[in-house]
Amino acid sequence: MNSFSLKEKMKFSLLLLLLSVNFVAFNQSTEKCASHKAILYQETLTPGYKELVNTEFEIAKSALRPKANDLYTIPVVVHIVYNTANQNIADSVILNQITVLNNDYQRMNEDTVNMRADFDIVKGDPNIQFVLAQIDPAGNTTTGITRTATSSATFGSINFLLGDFSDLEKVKSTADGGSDPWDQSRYLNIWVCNMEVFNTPALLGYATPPTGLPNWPPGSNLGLSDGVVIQYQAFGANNPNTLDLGQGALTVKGRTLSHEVGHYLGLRHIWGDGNCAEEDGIDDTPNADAQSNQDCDATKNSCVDNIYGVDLPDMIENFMDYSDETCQNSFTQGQVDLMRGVLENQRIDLIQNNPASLEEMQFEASIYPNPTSSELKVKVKTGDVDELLLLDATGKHVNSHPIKNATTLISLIDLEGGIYFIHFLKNGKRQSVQKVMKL
Ligand SMILES: [Ca+2]
Ligand SMILES: [Ca+2]
Ligand SMILES: [Ca+2]
Repeated sequence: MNSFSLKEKMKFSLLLLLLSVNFVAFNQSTEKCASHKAILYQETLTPGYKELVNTEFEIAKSALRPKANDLYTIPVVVHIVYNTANQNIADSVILNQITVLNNDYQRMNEDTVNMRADFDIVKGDPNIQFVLAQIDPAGNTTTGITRTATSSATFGSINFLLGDFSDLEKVKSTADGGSDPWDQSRYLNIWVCNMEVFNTPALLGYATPPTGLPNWPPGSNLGLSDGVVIQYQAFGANNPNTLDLGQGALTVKGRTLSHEVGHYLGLRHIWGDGNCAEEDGIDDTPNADAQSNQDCDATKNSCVDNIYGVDLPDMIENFMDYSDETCQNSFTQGQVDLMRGVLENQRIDLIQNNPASLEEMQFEASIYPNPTSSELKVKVKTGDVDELLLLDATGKHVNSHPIKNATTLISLIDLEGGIYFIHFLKNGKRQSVQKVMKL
């Protein structure tokens, strides 16, 4: 929650205006999400990009599958690119962020009860699950997390403030001090880094909407590398770093990523990046004449709309608004249909026959308790698996356990805390991999 009242903020801004016009100009340029700016940037690189995005909306909407509501699983790789120890955020923050994302995308977030009843007629459950990748592009076991030390103090720059993303994009390139993406058709790549300009975050995040449609000229360079980038203090709900855009600490609940993944799966800002004449292309989201101002103002009904016969108020509860993270808690069914349509079409490689994620075992097995500080019990039918291997987070072999009984005990007592993997083998061939956590 912003600790300044609006009146105080205005006073504060006026004071800054007197002190330095330039500073105010840069201060005001902090963007909660720069995805619309990214579309404009791509339009300058490749004229026609905006139209492409619009076309994708139409294709995604028309290609919807009627209500087969299977749980879709997206493998994720998180690239931590850090210049200071604070930026090298802990595994526990990353795991927390993935949990937030899963709750928000399966409507399991506890604060759905705060959604006003007005929106009961439009609320939706995406039923999408995100897992840290278990297998990397080379076929090796992975935590789904990469860590890269960089000499770049920040990827933010004056160029970005002027609308040029090329400095930010360096985070996606090992040669430029960042971390190369993993196969972008099979992994959702998320980069977490510093994007400050003059010690204030220039933006909290940005994402690329889906690409690769038949009407796109072959070989065209879209300019932006596919995935999501998040400012490091805005990642996870248990992040020890303070997020301050120049006007006091903001509450961080991990919703910046929920918002950016919405863009990645084809959603636009709920107010359509414009006044009441511009909307987001989704029929059941109420239009608004502008974005929320990082607050929870529930009094507004800025555009007249007709959604199932109702003129709904502005939906500050929507993840695709710029409202405060504490009041974001919902998607609409129209948004859900679009995201699932994108997953069934433009981004189908994420969910179909994807070897990046082996969490679905072809045999019955259970591991408990997980996480644990002491001992794991692994239950499996002896005919399905004949050996278990324990590997550490770097893929190093820790020990082996031939399967003799239905339950195999694996002691973690002497191991350091962190992520480990259990490989299930039969005749020396890997059948599955499961991630476990030593507390
Ligand atoms: Ca609008
Ligand atoms: Ca709408
Ligand atoms: Ca309205």
